[in-house]
Amino acid sequence: MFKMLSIVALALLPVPAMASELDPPEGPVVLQVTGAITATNQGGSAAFDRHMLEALQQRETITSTPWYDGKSTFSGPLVSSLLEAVGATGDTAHVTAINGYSADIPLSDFDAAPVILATHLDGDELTVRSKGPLFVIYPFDEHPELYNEAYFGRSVWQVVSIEVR
Ligand SMILES: Nc1nc2c(c(=O)[nH]1)N[C@H]1C(S)=C(S)[C@@H](COP(=O)(O)O)O[C@H]1N2
Ligand SMILES: [Mo]
Repeated sequence: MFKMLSIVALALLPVPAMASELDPPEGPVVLQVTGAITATNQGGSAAFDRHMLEALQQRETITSTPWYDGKSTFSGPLVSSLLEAVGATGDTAHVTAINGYSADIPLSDFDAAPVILATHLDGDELTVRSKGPLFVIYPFDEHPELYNEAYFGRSVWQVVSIEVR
């Protein structure tokens, strides 16, 4: 009985280094994730530098887009991998760009298709000039049903923050 009680007591102890904690960023922060997340590293938010984004599951897609001629090769972390890393619990990603533009993306989009938070275009790092540093890219050629205005509007470029709601 006493043994059982101590097991219960142990289970109730706060564990300081939970697996849900994120390492702090070491380089310049390129993305802030806030809102309904369980893993944080700066107050209530999760700050990512490029290295942390590279540590997430990467994906590449070769696709036509409304923004470039012909086919482009985009690569970067899967948005689903990012949301998993921050322990997202909501149902919408409110994605905001440098210029204040924002779009609400249902989290179900990221299960339906491998949506990429692109860091590279045709092998080159995306810069603010080339719609970077981060560009939400749907794999349009792999999922032609996504090639329409609704998804173009969710294709936020120059992404700086994501609030999970
Ligand atoms: N950063 C940023 N991303 C954005 C937008 C924007 O204004 N700023 N417009 C969105 C909308 S509503 C659409 S339809 C497409 C439009 O791309 P276009 O302006 O090149 O036609 O980009 C989307 N991504
Ligand atoms: Mo749009």
